[in-house]
Order: sequence, then C-alpha cells, then structure tokens
Amino acid sequence: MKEIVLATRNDNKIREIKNLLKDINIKFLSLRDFPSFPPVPETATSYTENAQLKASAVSKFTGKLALADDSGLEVDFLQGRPGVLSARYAGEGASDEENNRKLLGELREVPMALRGAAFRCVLALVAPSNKKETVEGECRGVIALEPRGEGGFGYDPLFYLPKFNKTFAELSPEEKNQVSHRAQAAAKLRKIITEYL
Ligand code: ITT
Repeated sequence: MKEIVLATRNDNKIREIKNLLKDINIKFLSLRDFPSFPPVPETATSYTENAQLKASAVSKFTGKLALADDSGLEVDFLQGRPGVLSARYAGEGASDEENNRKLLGELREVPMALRGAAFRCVLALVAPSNKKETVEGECRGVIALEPRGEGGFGYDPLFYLPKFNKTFAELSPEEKNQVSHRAQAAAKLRKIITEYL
C-alpha cells in the first residue's frame, strides 16, 4: 500500500486529516513515526510557503510523499491577525488557553456584529521528486464572547458558527469535519492524491 507521511506532530491535525481522507486506500504515517526528524522553523510569512517548507523537509528526510498543514485564524477586527502566527499568538510555546485568552482580551467590548473571522488551512503535498501541490480551504464564523465546548483544539471553543448555534468545540468530530477549513482543503486534495496513486 502507498504511504503518505503527515508532516506534523499536532495529534489533533493528524486525527482530523486521517478521518477526512480515510476512504482513500493509503497508509498514513506521521512525524510520530519519525521521532528523530528535527523541528522545521516556520520562517515564511504565508501559509503556502510554511506548508511547503514542512512537507518538502519531511519528504526529503523520509523519501516518501509528505503532506503538511499550515493553518490559522484570521479575525476581521484585527485586520487578519493572528493569521500565520496563530500557534504563537500569545508568545512562543503559548498554550491554547493562553492564545484564546489573548484573543478575548483584544476583542473586549467589540460587539458580535464586528467579530467575524475565518479559519484558513493550506495543505501541501510534496513528492520525493520535489513536485508540489497546494490546496486551500476557508471556513467563516464569529469569535464568541466566551469559550464554549470541550471538543476540538486550538481556537475551537471561541469559533462560533451561527448556522449551528455552536462553536467548533461543541460540534462532534464528524460535524466539524463536514464544514471546517481543513475539510474544504482535504476535499480538493482528495482528487490530487487519487491521481498520484
Ligand atoms: P504543525 O506545524 O506541526 O503542523 P502547529 O500546531 O504548529 O502544528 P500551525 O503552525 O499550522 O500548526 O499553527 C496553526 C494554529 O492555528 C494551531 O496551533 C491552532 O491554534 C490554530 N488552528 C488551526 N486549525 C485549527 C482548528 O481546526 N481548530 C482550532 N484551531 C486551529
């Protein structure tokens, strides 16, 4: 069976991507299977470049097809911040809780009508030949006034979808995987992976 290495150690991304692409006849590995792989500094200023950096490095290291996810939250009132810096919004090594607290602080007293935001996800597939494919997905929502829900990860407890009257963290994993930014990107990637196989 063909293999793809998921170029991440983020277990939440690994779980979501595996589920999103589970109907494809492919074995997914991840950086959990390559503990000696060194961290890749995410030095670029765009999701696309960061995703390609991560996937290229992992494909070179493993000699296999590699798939990287670079994603983030873009808040309208903050002119698109935290964006590519979402993981380190409250500082290097910040926890999800610290990042969420900082976001709520920056939006204090901002009314719901002005709290629009988008989650964005870029998936990059890189082959050992260095052939690259990149797809993007987006999901719009509203930053809630307080965290709600126990599921998901990252900013999910603050990302409210009016259509469901729930945050991402209140959706089941299956529901999140029907509407998320990662789901939109994975749907586009499915066709490309199938052509590779
Ligand atoms: P890798 O680089 O190893 O893949 P990472 O967690 O550092 O893992 P990113 O650099 O892409 O990933 O940072 C993305 C951040 O954006 C992530 O840490 C979350 O805070 C946030 N994020 C992305 N997708 C999300 C989602 O579906 N739900 C909640 N937060 C998400």
